[in-house]
Amino acid sequence: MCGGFNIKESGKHTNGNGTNGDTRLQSPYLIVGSGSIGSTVARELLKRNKKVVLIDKDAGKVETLREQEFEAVVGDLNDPNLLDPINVKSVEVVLILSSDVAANKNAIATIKQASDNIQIIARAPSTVGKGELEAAGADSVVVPPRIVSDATMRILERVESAKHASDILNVLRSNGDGKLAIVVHDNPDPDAMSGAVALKAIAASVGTESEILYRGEIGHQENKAFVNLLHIGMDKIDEEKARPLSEFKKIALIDCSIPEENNLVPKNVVVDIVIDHHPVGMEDVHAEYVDIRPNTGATATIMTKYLQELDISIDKDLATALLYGIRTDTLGFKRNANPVDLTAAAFLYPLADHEILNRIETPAISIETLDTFGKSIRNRKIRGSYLITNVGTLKDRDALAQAADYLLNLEGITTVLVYGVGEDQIYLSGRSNDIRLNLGEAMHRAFGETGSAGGHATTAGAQIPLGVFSDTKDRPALMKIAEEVVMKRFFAAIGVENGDETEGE
Ligand SMILES: [Mn+2]
Repeated sequence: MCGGFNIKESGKHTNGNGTNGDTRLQSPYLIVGSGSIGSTVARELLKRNKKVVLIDKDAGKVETLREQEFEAVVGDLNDPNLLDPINVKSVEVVLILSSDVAANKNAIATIKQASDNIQIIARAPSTVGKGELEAAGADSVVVPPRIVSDATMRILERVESAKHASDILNVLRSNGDGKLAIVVHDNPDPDAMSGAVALKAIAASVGTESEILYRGEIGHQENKAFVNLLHIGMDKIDEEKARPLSEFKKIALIDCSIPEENNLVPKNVVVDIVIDHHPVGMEDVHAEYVDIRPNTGATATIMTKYLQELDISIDKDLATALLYGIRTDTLGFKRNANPVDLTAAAFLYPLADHEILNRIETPAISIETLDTFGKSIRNRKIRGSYLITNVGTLKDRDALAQAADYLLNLEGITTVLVYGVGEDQIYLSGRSNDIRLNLGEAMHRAFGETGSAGGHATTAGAQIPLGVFSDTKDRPALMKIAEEVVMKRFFAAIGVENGDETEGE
């Protein structure tokens, strides 16, 4: 399109070359019922090179505005001829800013009458007036007390954030030459691990040496890739490698809050620092320094705020780790995410290594995992919307859950059970998106008595000891037994007849 006139310009403005004899004021912005808010907004618009005209019923005020180089005219909000001095076609937005709801409503009616093409922003003295003004036709309503309280809350948060930061530094400084143990929850996830690395960096900033300790396993290929690619240094504590916590002067709990609850700190030990985001009864938490923010989606978010507040430089690995921690703990900002998680992520985003993030999320698949997938696909048995499959002799337990996740994508399938036979147990992993089924409970009913089973409504697992059968050298017979046990018990537990297959071999 040539010429450069879009509809808005040709329609709304009497494009520039004079006014065709029209002496009325032209301005895209109009502020009606100015007052102190109005003149402040007008000043901001002028700073942005926007033309603005103010209308006020007080002639003296209009005079003062003119002296301050504003364009202003006298006009009453209740007057149906309010817009007479204005070329309405030039107006794009009107801000109606008096504190009188009735007068603001009258002004809205006058503007609506003149044009339905003007955006109207009106002021309400309280949230009560907000609905009235919206009903009268305002496109947006501003409520100054709300705005002031929001701004005050933000200031309060900043003040508290600064206080937190200086408090934690004091606790860390009081460690002196002693070492700090940073303990994450068992089977740590990226949120816990990245939060721990952040605390390590904060401790290092005041010369405090620290070590990250954990118990359990780092499950999932993604988490293993996370630890390797981001060089996360942690010490695993177990029966084979016990370490007395007495070698540390202070202990911090990250992403957990109570000794012995899902962490390696014994019950009788008093910890010094607790930073977590899981809701907990505060009377159960005992530490010199406690920062628990249940409204936050991730501990990594809290730690990012500390690093920001303390102005500690965040290297690429740490930024990437924290960003991944926030993303995974909020399920990609879909679960429990709060604006503070988004601002922390936005802060980390430019500092993070996105290529590494991609590699963490799509870790290389081992041959064993690929084989497991292959077998799970080949051996599938489908009954209605249920898919049950076995992977034969089990080598990689993580692959079971991955196969189950993958097979749940199959058209028409709502529940998947994948199992494999280990040394002396049958391992099962289940996934379901059938809202009528609580898979964790079903698995418990089916396998809880002879083995261990449990989980959530959509994700569950179980182990069944093979007992005397584990000695058998006849693998095909063992597989047959495993299949019978799994199918029979599972279908009985969910009340489905172990009937004909609709597909499979
Ligand atoms: Mn967490």
